[in-house]
Amino acid sequence: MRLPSPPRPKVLLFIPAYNCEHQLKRVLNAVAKDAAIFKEVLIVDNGSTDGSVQAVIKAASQIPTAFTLVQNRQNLNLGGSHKVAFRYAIENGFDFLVVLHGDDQADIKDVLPLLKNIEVDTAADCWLGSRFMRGSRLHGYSSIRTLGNWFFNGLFSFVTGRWISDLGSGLNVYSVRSLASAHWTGFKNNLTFNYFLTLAYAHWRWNCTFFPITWRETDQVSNVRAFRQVREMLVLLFHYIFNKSWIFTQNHDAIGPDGYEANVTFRHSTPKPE
Ligand SMILES: Nc1nc2c(ncn2[C@@H]2O[C@H](COP(=O)(O)OP(=O)(O)OP(=O)(O)O)[C@@H](O)[C@H]2O)c(=O)[nH]1
Ligand SMILES: [Mg+2]
Repeated sequence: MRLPSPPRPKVLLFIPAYNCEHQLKRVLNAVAKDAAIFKEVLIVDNGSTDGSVQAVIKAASQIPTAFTLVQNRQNLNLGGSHKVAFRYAIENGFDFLVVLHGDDQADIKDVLPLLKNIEVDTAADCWLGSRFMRGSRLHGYSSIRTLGNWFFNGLFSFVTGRWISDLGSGLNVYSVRSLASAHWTGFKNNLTFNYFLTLAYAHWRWNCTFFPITWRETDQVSNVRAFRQVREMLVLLFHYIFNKSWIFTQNHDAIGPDGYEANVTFRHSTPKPE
């Protein structure tokens, strides 16, 4: 007698986008080839002023799965866009959320083997793409940034007592059940959001695994302000050691839940015929 196969997990692919029209076209081209593994693709545009929104709408017909484009009503940065997507995944009953940055630095192919084998009742909370472990490949990433990342990965590992091989790449997978039971709404919306999350994984005692990814820097514009970012990282580490509640119980942006409502700009449940 054949046992019934376990239900296929409902996976949401979330792509944050901000002024990266050319890179987004390439990302969506790549996603189109493997879109069947996703129940839905969600683009969260953070108020782009270039042709990103038009590029997404044009590319949508290639995506053979449900497809939604939302636009934030105010600038919520990368972290706030994550909050919009986390909430969407929870409210719409997804099992897993995949984050893939819209600026075409990561490769969706790197996560497909994991998604093909993922099970709804897994005990894991997240799987984090790493640019800095055995098997990872970096193209065009400067040695100084690589060194800086190694240094801070080591520092965060030392402080949390857990091995951290990347503080936040553009390719990650979350169990939506785990997201639903965690308190991330107060974390800062700027690019330090991933550092809040990294410390939170340790604080929440999440079961996280790193997997190697390929990362390229070609025509992307880096918005990282190195000195400011380093200062904010050190402040976070200081509080993690001496006053964790500052990190985990405060609202670090003066934005209430309504501020994370986004407008649906475009949606299709099945692809349009060519
Ligand atoms: N910088 C920035 N990115 C945003 C914002 N909203 C969404 N994003 C998207 O977030 C992703 C990451 O942004 P990046 O500025 O490349 O930051 P990063 O990848 O952490 O840093 P780099 O290593 O410099 O590329 C991209 O896909 C952006 O399009 C925003 O307000 N600011
Ligand atoms: Mg980037």
